[in-house]
Amino acid sequence: MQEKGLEKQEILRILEKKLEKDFSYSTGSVLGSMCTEPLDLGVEIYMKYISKNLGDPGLFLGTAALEEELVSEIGKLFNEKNIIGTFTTGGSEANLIAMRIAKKLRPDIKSPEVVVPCSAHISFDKAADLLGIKLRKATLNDNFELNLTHFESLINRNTCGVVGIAGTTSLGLIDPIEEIGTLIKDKDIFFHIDAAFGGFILPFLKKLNYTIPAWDFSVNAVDSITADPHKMGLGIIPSGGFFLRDPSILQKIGFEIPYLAGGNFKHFHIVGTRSGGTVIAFWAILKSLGFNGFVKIVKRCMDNTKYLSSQINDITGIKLVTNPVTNVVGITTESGESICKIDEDLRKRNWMLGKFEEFNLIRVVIMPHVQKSHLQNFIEDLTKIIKKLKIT
Ligand code: 0PR
Repeated sequence: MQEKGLEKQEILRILEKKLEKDFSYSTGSVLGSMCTEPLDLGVEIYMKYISKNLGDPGLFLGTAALEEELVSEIGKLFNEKNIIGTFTTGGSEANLIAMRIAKKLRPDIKSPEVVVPCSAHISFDKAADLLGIKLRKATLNDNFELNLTHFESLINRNTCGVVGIAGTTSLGLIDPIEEIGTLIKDKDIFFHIDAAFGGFILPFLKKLNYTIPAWDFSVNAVDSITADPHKMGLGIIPSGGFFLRDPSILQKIGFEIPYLAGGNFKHFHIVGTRSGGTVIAFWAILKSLGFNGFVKIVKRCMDNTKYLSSQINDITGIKLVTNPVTNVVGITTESGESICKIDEDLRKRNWMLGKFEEFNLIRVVIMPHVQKSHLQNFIEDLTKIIKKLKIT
């Protein structure tokens, strides 16, 4: 650290230079991110309330009450009135909380296992590693949908939890949640839904007359849901969400903190100190956009998704992996040739996509910052690359 502090102007100048290499969402070349620019109003509110700490809710009773109100609002969106929940650092923390609950609710199981689709996000591997849970991964069918028969075969007397995904990381697909629920009927198994990405898309897609299978608390067997404000919720980065049907679980397995300045309380977070500003900002974002505002944003993302899909269909040598169900487009080669070279060449031209080698696909996520003109430029470059690489 230098001895004397710098002037603000000097700090700003240095930062500008140092951060020059960062990509920004607005240029349009970030096509593989599940995050986006937060809504302006959210940023303003966040800055105003940046020092609120929900790690000591007794000191911030207003913020804590606002969080409860927001959870209840989201509960209604996910078809259950009386849920509890909490905002987290992101989907990984929310999934970790869910996995811990699944394990804690079954102390009788000495070697706990959780069954997930093999399309599950890496956060389940992390959680399993941290919690000493064995992860059993069910395969996918040729159409990239979950192989339910294989999923069922992995359920046994050590299974403390199962996971379904509503908006997979690689393709944005929705697992057959009702069917998974039927597989665990009358079994004491915790059922978690990872809707980190889909949570703030699916309720609005339904309004746009897309056929969306039941995926939320409307399915009786579902115990908890991850849904992230910082993905399609246009919330502050980072902010995730964990929502739980049965409030009594917190009393059973919550961590007790007796010494806080604001008084004793119970929580199930991994973190202690926790941003209140991100929660207040998300409350404001929901108030500002309303249901119809979200519908409008999701519609634009889906219109762009359809546009990109039709363009991909017209390029010889590549094809859609599957018809998009949400705003994620998976691209692969027609011949089965590796997608890696295409991804490499796209990167050289500054197109930042997600590459999933295990499925031989590159993923375009049509987030709110992605404009039709960005996609037109992308298609132009992609066409040139396919020709240059002689992909047929
Ligand atoms: N569940 C699902 C279905 C996800 O897709 C993700 C992350 C998570 C959980 C974990 O969420 P957090 O990252 O909030 O902990 N999905 C994105 C992905 O892996 C994360 C991401 C976001 C990656 C922005 C890149 C990026 O630029 O693709």
